[in-house]
Parts: sequence; structure tokens; C-alpha cells
Amino acid sequence: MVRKSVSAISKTVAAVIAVIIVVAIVAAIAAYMVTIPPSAPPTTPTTPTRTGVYIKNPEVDELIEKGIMTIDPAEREKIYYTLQKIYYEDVPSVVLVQPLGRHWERTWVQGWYYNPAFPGTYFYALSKSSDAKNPDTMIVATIGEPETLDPAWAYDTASGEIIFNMYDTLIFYDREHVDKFIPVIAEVVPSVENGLVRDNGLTIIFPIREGIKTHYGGEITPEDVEYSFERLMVMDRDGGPSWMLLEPLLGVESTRDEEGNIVVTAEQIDRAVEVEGRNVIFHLAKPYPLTVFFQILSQTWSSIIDKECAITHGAWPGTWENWTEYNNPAEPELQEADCGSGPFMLEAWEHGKQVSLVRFDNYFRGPAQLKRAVVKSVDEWSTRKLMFLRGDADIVYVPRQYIEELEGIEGIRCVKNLPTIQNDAIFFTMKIDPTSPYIGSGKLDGEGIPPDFFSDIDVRLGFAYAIDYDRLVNEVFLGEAKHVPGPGVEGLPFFNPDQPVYTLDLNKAKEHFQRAWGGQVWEKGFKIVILYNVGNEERKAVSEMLKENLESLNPKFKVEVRAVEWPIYLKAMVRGQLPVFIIGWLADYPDMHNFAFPYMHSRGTFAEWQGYVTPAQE
Ligand SMILES: [Ca+2]
Ligand SMILES: [Ca+2]
Repeated sequence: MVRKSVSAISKTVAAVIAVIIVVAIVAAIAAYMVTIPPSAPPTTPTTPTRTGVYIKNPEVDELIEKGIMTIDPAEREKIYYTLQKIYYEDVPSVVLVQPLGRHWERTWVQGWYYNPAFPGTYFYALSKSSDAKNPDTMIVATIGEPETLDPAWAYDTASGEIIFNMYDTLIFYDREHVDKFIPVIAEVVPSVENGLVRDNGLTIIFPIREGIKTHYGGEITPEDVEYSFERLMVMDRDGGPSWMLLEPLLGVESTRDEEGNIVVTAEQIDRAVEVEGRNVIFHLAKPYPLTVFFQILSQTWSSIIDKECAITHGAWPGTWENWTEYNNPAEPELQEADCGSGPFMLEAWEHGKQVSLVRFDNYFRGPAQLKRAVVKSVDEWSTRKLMFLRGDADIVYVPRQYIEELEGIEGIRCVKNLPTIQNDAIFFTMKIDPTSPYIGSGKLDGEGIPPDFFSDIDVRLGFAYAIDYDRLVNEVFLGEAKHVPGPGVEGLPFFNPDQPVYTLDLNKAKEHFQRAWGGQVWEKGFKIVILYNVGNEERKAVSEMLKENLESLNPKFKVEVRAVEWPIYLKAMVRGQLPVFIIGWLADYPDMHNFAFPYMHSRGTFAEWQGYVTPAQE
């Protein structure tokens, strides 16, 4: 975000990889979030070793940094509108679609609602009508399984789905809203008006509700709240979610530098969250938009953990002498523990098969209507479908290519066109690895492209105008996607719906190619290889469109579309070998900053892979 260190970039990589995997597995997806498979693969891709490849654009970087430090919404809007305009004009990448989701359930399911900011099923809201099969048990059949149940470690949606039901947070999203909150463990949502947000937002006070029982047998106290956030910062595992709290609370993105040395002190962490009577006080290191801070507090990494329970499981004891021993651990301490106070308790985790949760009768908001909730991992579609048809599963993940098999079937309900906070874009690599096997001769001689081919904006514009976005939406996404300007998505505050988008326009594409590289591109032509991974219909369609449209412009333009296995695609992408690549981004929290930074900042994730150059430096 504001200052992304190199090590922090690798964290973001994990988040991106999560999204990539979704794109890879679900192919041309818009997976309703219940279906998003677990995130990072066990091995983090090699951080690109190319150095000095991207040129910083101080103007854009500064504007992005200003955006997250600006409190006034009108001022923020101006900043993000400007950034969206720059994104359109510079075309470092082009957003292809914002996919829409679907939710499938048996008609006997009651109470379901959708919030794009949290994954999976929130069972506390749900019940089943009395004619249902297994009326007091809700069964979800999906793909993948959680990585962990430790809230300070989890950074994937499959883990989040379970954690959301076992733990509570200080505040939570008010049903469908992503910018309105209800108090949960906190008694009230702090505001300037009620006096709990002070010092220009640098002090935020949460009075803690009394009498909240934990699954472990104790109570939630202000000390548990302090412990939960301090543990998150103490742990700060590589590729984990801690950076989101470290940034506002300590003003850093990581507790470690690039070499892994600890760069924060015990005092800094301890001072950031303090207890005073029944209050927990957050001391922010710098101004930060309150709504974004609340969004971060409403997610699983901000779950309130019962301290006594956590210590029993070998977690950080809450003392400062040896705290660094608990930094970046190899394994999560609360891997299969239940130190929550939420509406459901962990009953059993049968690996590769299911996680079952049982109602917590002492839940402070009253016991859930359901007695039991089970999330089953059923990777095979035909099996999931059969379970759904028989009523053995109540909520099922249905990949887009199979929707016809279920449409109109009695007893099954489908909720369509659910907005997501995710988009897919095509990225241009402006400094391609010169050893890349996908650039032919490596020269502008008609037999390849030079590594900096895409650093010329006219080349990027030529490509942008050669994509048939409408066909993509209609044929690949079956109409269930939107063509939106980037880098953010529709539905977020400060998203400008009136910002123009690129459309298929071969005349304009031709004009730009004629201008590119001083006319040499048009005169000599080029040869380029575009990869897609087998099974990914979206990537395949875009690659083929580019081939068809570019080759129609000039007989000297040659595009080879090549299908490869997913690991090959991924490796080539992070090494900067792909001239263009298509990838999706799922926001960590619903704010424009979580798009502006990765897409546009010179230290953002995509910039790293692209060798981002902007005209300001040329
Ligand atoms: Ca403290
Ligand atoms: Ca406690």
C-alpha cells in the first residue's frame, strides 16, 4: 500500500496467486465467493530477479499514497477519479471484465444474503424450512478446503468461510453493505460524533461488550482484544494478512526488512493497542480513512481470539521478552484450534472431506437457528450435482459451464448477477526478459519483438483497441460480467462509472500501430507468442481474438497462440517472460486503494511483473 517494501510485495504475490488460482481452476469464472478455492500454493513463486526494470513515476506513486492518507471523501474521490483517468490514458493494463457471481441453493434455505466483501456462507443468518431434508443441518458442497483455522494466518477464502462462523470481530459489515458496520464484540461503532474517534482519527476507541462467553469456557475481555491484534502483528507471517493492520497501526508494511531482520520494536506493537478499563484503544501511526480501517477490522484476520485458549495451544504468550521467536512462524499455532466466541464451534475437520461446525448455545446474540453446519470438499462436479439434486447438499458451487444442467429444476434457486469486488485484466510487459522464448528474434525485424516493445504507448493502445470486450462478456461470460473502466470495480466508493473504456475499434488500432515505434512496427511487422493455460476459456478467447484482429490489420503482424500447463504460464509470468498476460485480482477489502496500488504503483504487484513505465519518464 503506501510504501510497499520488497518483502511486502511477496506478500501481495500470495494474494494475487490466490486469485490466479481461481482464474486457473474455475476458468473464466466469476465464482461466487463460496466457491473460491484455497489460496496460495505451498510454494511462493520466485520473486522476479530482474532489477531496475521499472521506472518510478513519482507523480502517480505520490497520488496513490495520498489517496490512502486522505480522510475527506470528496478529496479522495478527486484523487481516484484522477487515477482512473491516468490509468486509461497510460494503459499499463486494460481491465477486461468485472465478473458477476451466482449463488445456488435449495429453495428450503432461508435467510441467505450476499456481501461481496466476505467469502462463503455466514450460517448464523440461515435456517431451513421444516420440509427440508436434514432441517437443522446446513450442508455446503464446494471445491478445495481450508488452509488453516488460525485467523492470524489465514489469507484465503476457503479458510475464511470457516473462521467467519467460529469467531467474531469487533464490528462487522451490516448485511449487504460494504461501508456500513454493526457493533459485535464492540458495544458501539466508533465515530467522531460519539467521541470514540479522536485526534483527527489517530485514536479510535472500542468499548468492549460484557458477558461474551468463549468456546473455551472463558469470557472475551478487552485484554483478549488487545492480544488478538498484537498477536497478528507479532506473527506477521510471510504472505499473510498482517500488513493490513501494520500499515495503519505501525506505519510499516512488514515487521521485517528485505533480509528478514526485525525492524519494529515490542514497544511499538504494545503501544498501538491498549486497554483502559472496558475500552480498547487503537493508536494509529498515521491518518487513515476510517471506513477502510473498519473494513479491515471486519475481516477474519481481525477475529477476536480468547487469549487463554491461544496460549494453551502454544501461541505467543503475550509477553515481550521473546516475542521475536513468534514472528513469521513456520506453522500456524491455532491450525485446528477453536479459540473463538462466534455462533458456531468447530466439531471436526476431516481433511480432504469436510469441516463440521456445531451450534454454540451460549452465543451472546442468542443461539443460531441451525444446529450444525458442514462444508464439504467435493471436487467432482457430477458428485456435487447429484448431492444437490437429492437434497443432500443445500448450497453448492456450480461452475459456469454447468449452469444449464441446473437451470429451471424444481427445488433449486439461483440468485444471479451478484456484484463482485474482482476484475480480470490484460497486462503488457514493458521490459520483457530478453531471454524470453516468446519474443522471437527479440528485435523489431518482423520476426519478433524487442523486449521493450510495449513501452511505446501506441503499441499498448493498438492492443487495447483490438479486443472485442462485448464478445468476451457475451460469449465467454454468458452475459454475466461487466465491461468496466479500471483499475477499480463498480460498486466501490470513488469508482467513476463515467470514465471511458476501450472498445473494439480496428481503425483506431491501425492508427496507433502506424504511429508506434516511429512507423517501424507498421512497416516491418512483428511476431509474438501469446500463452494461455489449458482449460482457461477466458485467456484462450482473448488470445484468439488478439490473433484474429491483429493479423487482420496487417499481413506482417503474426500472433501465435500457444496452450501451456498452468505452472509454465505462472512461472513465465512472474519472470517477466510473457509479452502480455491475463490475470484476476480479488480485493482484500473493498476500497479503491486495493486496486490502485497493485495496478498502478511502481512498487505494486503487477508493476513488478510488467516493468511499469509511464510517459512521464520517457
Ligand atoms: Ca498493548
Ligand atoms: Ca478471555
